[in-house]
Amino acid sequence: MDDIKKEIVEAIKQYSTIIIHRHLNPDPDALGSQIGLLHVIKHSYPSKVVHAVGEEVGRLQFIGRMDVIPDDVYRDALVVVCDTANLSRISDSRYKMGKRLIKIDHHPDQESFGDLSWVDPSFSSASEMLVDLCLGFPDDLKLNKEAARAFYTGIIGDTGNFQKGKISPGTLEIASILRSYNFQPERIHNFLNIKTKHSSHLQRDIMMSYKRTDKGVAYFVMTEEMLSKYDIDRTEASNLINTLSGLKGVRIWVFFIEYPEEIRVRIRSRNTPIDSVARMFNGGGHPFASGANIPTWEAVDQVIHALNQVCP
Ligand SMILES: [Mn+2]
Repeated sequence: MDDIKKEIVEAIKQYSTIIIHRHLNPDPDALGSQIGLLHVIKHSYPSKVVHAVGEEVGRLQFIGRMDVIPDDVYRDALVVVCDTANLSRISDSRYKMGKRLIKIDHHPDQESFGDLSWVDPSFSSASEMLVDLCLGFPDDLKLNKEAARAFYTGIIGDTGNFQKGKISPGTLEIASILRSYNFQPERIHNFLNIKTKHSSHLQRDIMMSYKRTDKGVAYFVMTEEMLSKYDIDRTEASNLINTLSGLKGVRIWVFFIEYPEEIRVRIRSRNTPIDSVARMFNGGGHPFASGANIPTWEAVDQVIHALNQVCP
């Protein structure tokens, strides 16, 4: 494991242009790991050219903004992809135009890619992995306030304020080191916890009309019509998934969200592994947090049936 980290650090040292990607529909960890790494490299090697690319999400712009770059920047570049399990999920398909590709991710390794790949699902987040990398090579990769702020945002995003996901003693040690930089963590908590009026109305509707099976599978269907009625974008709507998390007797909770070409399924679970079901429906992820895709509403019942089956 330490060898791969060393090779990654050597590659970063070697290239003068580095372009950092992450997954589509970015969450705080995707952006936090990407922007944090950008600041670490800029701070440690001021003469290198470093870019972060991908689509932006308005409410997460506080983490950092994306660069718009022409194709030819990729010619001799090192490309690093953070927090992304599969090639098809990478935001900005130009990742393949670089000289060398590195994957750094904490999702189970369903599809390995890259010339160098460091995948370790024991970490809470890709952001935590990158801090671990910096701490292992302090002379080569130096943290600063901007990097610490971004990485901290990623860790609290993927752990839901240290309440869920993989939280090890190491996660908390890393959080503590990050907090020693002077970046006002309370402002980040505020940014991430703020809810719009629209989303609180939708949340009320979810609580009033979700369905539940005898096995403890709670689910809610979000149609296009509903999203436009509440004037809410899909990312914000899908982030309400944990509205269903704290209900007594609910083991697994699911959102079905209508997209133009498909229906995306978000699945969360308290302690019943559900990633096998996600894989049955063209998806994957973590044992207790996965995503899937179904072609039509008819498949909703099949997903619910499969989830009932994995309940004890
Ligand atoms: Mn992540």
